[in-house]
Amino acid sequence: MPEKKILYKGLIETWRKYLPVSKKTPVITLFEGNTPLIRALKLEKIISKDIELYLKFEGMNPTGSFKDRGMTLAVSKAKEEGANAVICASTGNTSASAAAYAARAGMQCIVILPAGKIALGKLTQALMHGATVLAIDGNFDEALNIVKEIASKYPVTLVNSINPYRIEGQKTGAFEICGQFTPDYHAIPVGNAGNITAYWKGYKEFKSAGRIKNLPVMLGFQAEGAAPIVRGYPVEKPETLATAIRIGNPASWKQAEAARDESKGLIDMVSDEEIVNAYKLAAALEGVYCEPGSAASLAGVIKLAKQKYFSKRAGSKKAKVVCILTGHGLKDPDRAIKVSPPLVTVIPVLKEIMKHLKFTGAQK
Ligand code: AN7
Repeated sequence: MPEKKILYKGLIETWRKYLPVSKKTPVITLFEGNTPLIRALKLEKIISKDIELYLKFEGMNPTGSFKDRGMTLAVSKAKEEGANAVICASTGNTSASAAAYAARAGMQCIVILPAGKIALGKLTQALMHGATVLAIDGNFDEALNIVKEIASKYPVTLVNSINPYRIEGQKTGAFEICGQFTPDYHAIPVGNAGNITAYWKGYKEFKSAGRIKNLPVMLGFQAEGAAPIVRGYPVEKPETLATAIRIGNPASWKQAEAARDESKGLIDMVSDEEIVNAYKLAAALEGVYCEPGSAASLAGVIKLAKQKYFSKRAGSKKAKVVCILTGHGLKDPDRAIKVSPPLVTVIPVLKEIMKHLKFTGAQK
C-alpha cells in the first residue's frame, strides 16, 4: 500500500490557529511557504568554524520571494472585506506577488514603481499577471507616500507591509524554522523593515505558545547607500545595486529597532561589493541562487564573522545561524550577467572547444 499522501495546503491552512482568519475568510493561495532550510557546509568552511550556517531559501515561494507569505493573507483579507482592487508601491517583489495573488482573487492590482530601478524579472511578473503598472520619476519612498494617499481617498486596499496582515503572514517563516530548530542568530536583509518585524513577532509568538524556549538574536543588514536605520536618519537619495532594498525611509523603522533591541541584536550595513561577493558565493558554492538584495543577510554574516562576532566560548556548541535569502536570483538577470565573465563563442570544432574548457581529467 502506498503511503497516504498529505498534501501541503499553503500557509493559511497550515498556521490557521496563529493567523487572523475565520471560516468566512476566502483563502487565496498559491501554496506559498514551506521553503527549504539548507545547511551550507562549504560556506561555513570559509566563513567561520564557530557556526552552523543555514540558508532559508525564500526564492522558492511561488512568485520567487518571501512577499508571498504576506500577500496570501493580505489579499485573502482584502477579498473578505469586499475590496475589488489592491495597490502597492514596490521595489519589485511586492508588486510581483500582489499582482499574482490579485489575479488569483479576480481583483485589480495597481502598482507604482520607481522608474528604471526594478529588476527585469519582477517587472515582467507584474505585467504578465495583468497589473496596472505605473512608473514614477522618483524613488520607492515617494511611491509609497503616493499609494498611501490613494488608498486613503479611494476604495482600494493597500498591500505594502504597513498592512498588518502582511506582517501576520510573513511571521510564518519563523514558525517553519522553529519546526526544525531554534536559531541562535537570525540574519535578514532590511529594506522597508517589514520582514524583520514579522520574523521577530513570529519567534515571540512561538515562545509565548511554549513551542520554543529561547529567542534568536536578530541581525538586520541594510545596503551601505540605503542604510537609514544604521545611520539614524532617513536617506533622501538611497543608492545600491541591490534594488530590492533601495529604501531610504523604512515604514517599519521603529519595529525593526525594537526587534534589534529586544533580541540584543544589531542592524548593520554591507557594501555593494560585499553583497555581490555573498551573492556569487551562495550560487557558486552551495547551488543557491538568490537575488542581490537577499545576499545582504549572508554578506552581513560574513562581515560579522570577520570581526569574530560569532567566536564561541570554549566548550560551547557551534552557534546556529539562519540567513534569510529573500528572493530568487532569476529576478535580476542583468546583475548576474554583469558580475559574470563574458560568454565566449567558438567555432563548433572539438579541438577549439577543448582549448577553452578548464578540463582537468586525462583523456580516456
Ligand atoms: C528580495 O518589493 O520593499 O525589509 O517593494 O524584495 O521587509 O522591506 C522589497 C523588499 C529584502 C526587504 N529582500 O524586506 C518591495 C520591497 C528582497 C526584497 C527586502 C525586499 P523588507
